[in-house]
Amino acid sequence: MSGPVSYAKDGDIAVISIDNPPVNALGQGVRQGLVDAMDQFDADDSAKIAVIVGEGRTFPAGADISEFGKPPTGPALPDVATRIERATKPVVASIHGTSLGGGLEISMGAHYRIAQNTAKVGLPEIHLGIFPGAGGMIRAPKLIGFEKTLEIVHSGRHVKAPEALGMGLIDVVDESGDAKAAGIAYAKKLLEEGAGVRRTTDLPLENPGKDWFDAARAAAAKKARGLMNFVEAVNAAEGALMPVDEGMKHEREHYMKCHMSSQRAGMVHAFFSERAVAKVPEAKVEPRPLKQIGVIGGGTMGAGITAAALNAGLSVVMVEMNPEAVARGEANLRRNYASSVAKGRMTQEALDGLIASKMTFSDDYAAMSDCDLIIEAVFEKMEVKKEVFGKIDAIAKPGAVLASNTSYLNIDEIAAATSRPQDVLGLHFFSPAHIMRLLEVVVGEKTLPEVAATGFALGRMMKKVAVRSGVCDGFIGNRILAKYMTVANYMVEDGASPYLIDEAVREFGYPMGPFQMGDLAGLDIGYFNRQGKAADRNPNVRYGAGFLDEMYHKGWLGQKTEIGFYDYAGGARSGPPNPGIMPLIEAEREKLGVEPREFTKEEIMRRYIAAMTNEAAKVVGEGIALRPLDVDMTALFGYGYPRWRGGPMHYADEVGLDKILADIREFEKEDSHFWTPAPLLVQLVEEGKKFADLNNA
Ligand code: 3H9
Repeated sequence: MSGPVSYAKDGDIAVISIDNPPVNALGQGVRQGLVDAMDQFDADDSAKIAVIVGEGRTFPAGADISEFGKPPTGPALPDVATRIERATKPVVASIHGTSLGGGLEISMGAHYRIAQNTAKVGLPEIHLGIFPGAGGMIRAPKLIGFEKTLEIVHSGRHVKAPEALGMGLIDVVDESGDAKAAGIAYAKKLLEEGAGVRRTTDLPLENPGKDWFDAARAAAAKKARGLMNFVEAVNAAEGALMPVDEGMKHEREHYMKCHMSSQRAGMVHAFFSERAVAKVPEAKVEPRPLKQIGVIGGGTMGAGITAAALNAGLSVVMVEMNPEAVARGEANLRRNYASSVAKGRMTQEALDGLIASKMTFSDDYAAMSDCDLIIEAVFEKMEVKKEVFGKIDAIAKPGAVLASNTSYLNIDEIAAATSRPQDVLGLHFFSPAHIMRLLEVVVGEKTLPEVAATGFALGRMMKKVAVRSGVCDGFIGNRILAKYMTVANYMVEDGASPYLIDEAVREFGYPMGPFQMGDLAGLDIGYFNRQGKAADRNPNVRYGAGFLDEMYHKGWLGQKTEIGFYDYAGGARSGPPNPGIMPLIEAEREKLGVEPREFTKEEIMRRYIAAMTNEAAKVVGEGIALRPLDVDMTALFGYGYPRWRGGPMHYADEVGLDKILADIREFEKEDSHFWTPAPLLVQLVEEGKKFADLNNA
């Protein structure tokens, strides 16, 4: 047998090995190979038992996701699992690494399962917009019951082998570290014991009743956040109570609904893009070593970056202006660990030990003179940043990487305040920096590749999704955000209520709408930003923020003042609309002479998406983002964009770039300053291409 599956013999044991690096995904060749191997095993009178094992680092980690969305090629994975189960002689699956999704499903098709104690098993399909569709919803309940099945399916978590043993998902745990030898030894033992074929689907299963399934469906719908696969998984699980062929057919019907959905396409795009985003030109360059970093500023951002660095195993020198500010910085840092300590995930002693061994607090820049990387998180003003960088330049050792956490200022201008612009880059963290996954690595005109590579290395150490950005106002994320926030403001002035806009955006899948987000961030931030740019404002460009300025003057700054667009009396995190908002907006419309008009949620989203897509296309067209997928990952990991829609560029492809361009051209008639079509968007429409074509280029 050639191909990724081989059939060999060890005495009377057939050893079926899967060799399809890197993760032995169950692509067409592997599926066909497994069916052929089972046929050979059944026909091989000298083979009494078979062992299926993965070569290399793992047992199959699932179906080959890259085949999704392409024309199906047989044999289908559910049929492969069933073929294994229907073998006429016993079959053992010997698991190591990560046996996930279809990988676990074929092992449940086998009659016996042994796993290395370091192995992890799981059914993570929920994260791909589907659920286990190769008999997993039929076989898992027979092994571990419905309750546990739905728990691991809905969480998608990786279950460590010892726990899987306790559940009954596997039969034996082995510690030898050699899955093939352990599988063969277990097979020998089974033969000696006279163990026979033991088909999972033949096992008895108790029916928990219709009410139980209805309650499970209701609970799943609550967790789903717009995804259909949560409830469909429960529907499919009912198939476990049917005769096996009928049950498998039932699972397939529900599975295909998810598999063919745009939700699955969005989630799979996110899966591959999350990995592709790290493939930047600098990835081939050796980063500079990182052991100790300096953080300037102990506010929310500085303390968050410090916690992220400590969690990554780095030592940190935190510098603040004076002893009082240093003490506040330490308190902020400790606060970041408070809930971990309260929940028992970390002991107070461990926290104290971490701080004692890895932290230095100082009000003197010289304390950072030995740091490999220094990042500042001080006030967002160019003069302040330049002064700070001048001071860093004076003390940093040669070769240290100098980073700014600015969220929109020009990195090249900041770099010019030092004698070593080649060592400067932007590292834009998102608040809270120890929790939010996004990190924009902003590469300046003079930044050396190895300096950018060090930024990515830091991101990897911190388990961030690091996205490469060029220099522009707001980089990738905030630059695009500014546009869709502006269009939301324009719609408010023109007649839409901020509450309807928030509702429409939530229904699209965001956890919160733009005005809720403004309340959370604090409306003073936008106000200061507008003030900072007031001198350069083009009087021909519509302002659109008069009502926001009014709110600022009233002290309605959002959650921090317990009132903004919503009322947060008593420090609540959410609340009813502030009754003063609509009169304030109406007064503003009157002042502007605007005759308010009706907006539907559909029109709101058309404008919101058009603004987002247009700016994103400019960001890609100008080379600020390397590819559309970099924009998608920025939106997903930093801005709450719903993962199941894949990201703004993926979604735009799905809607149709021609449709979005037509919308932009329609809106352009009202306001040609704001709605100038992005050249890249026009070009793609003319060429009949999609953003996805640029990802694959
Ligand atoms: C399924 O099984 C459906 C069935 O129920 C029903 C069917 C009818 N396919 O993550 P890494 C690639 S759905 C194709 O960097 P790690 C990955 O893109 C599947 N490719 O490594 C990367 O490529 P590149 C259910 C895959 O060590 C390379 O392998 N299973 C697949 O950090 C290394 O990956 C899952 O959802 C795949 N299934 O983590 C598991 N998996 O080098 C998905 C990986 O070109 N996989 N690749 O960038 C994972 O969670 C992680 O990859 C794993 C390893 C934990 C296995």
